Amino acid sequence: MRRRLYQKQNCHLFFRYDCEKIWSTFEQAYVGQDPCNVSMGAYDPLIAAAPFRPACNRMMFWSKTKEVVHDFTEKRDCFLTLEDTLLGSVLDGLTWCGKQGSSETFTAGCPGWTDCSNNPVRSFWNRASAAFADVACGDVTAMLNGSITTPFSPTSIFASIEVKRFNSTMMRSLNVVLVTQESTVTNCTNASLKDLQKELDEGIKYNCKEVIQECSSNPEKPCGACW
Ligand code: AVW
Repeated sequence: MRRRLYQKQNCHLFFRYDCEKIWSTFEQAYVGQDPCNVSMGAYDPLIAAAPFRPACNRMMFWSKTKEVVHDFTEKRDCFLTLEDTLLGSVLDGLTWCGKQGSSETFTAGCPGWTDCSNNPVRSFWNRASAAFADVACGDVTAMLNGSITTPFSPTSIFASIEVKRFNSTMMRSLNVVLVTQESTVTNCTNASLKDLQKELDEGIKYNCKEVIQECSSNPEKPCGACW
């Protein structure tokens, strides 16, 4: 039902995609599987069926800033997050899993994010993040949280998957926007950000700017006006 509704409402936006094929490749990743044993690789056919296109100079990564980053990108067209892509926008906020011996998709009673690491939802976001980072090109932006002590957390998807896949043959720079949400706890000299710089390929330039949330989500400001 949800699928039909989605197709009706959104397929025209993605006219180059074959929605029936994408849906069946999506299902194949988890239907009939133990919901704690779905690997990232299970989504390879899905990513191949709905590949991410590089959007050079517009790609926005984030960590611990989910609300503020989407508040910001929603109001302007200048940046593209994973959640603005076909797969990201459809699956954001959803829970799904299968069951061994069943051909159904369940949306309740599925393992939570940390219940087991190879759950269908987490593996999807890991795989999709990897694919999104694989096409990162030009000047890339990352919105990190300046109200926590470790804005570049080793266990985050951004640190453990995305940064590791940034490729200097395609990417010119990584521009960190450190957003202060409630109170300023860290600045660009933060130790975890030094780790981030070390992780980057030599050919990728690194910049960091501190901004306050009010500025980053202000719809009046044009692209880049805040930093
Ligand atoms: P995040 P990431 N329980 O803000 O760098 C439930 O840490 O990891 O940023 N849900 C969770 C949990 C948890 N313990 N941990 C993470 N999540 C989910 C894709 C939750 O939905 C984009 F391209 C949370 O809002 C970004 O550059 C989300 O994962 C990058 O990966 C993000 O956790 C953000 O991942």
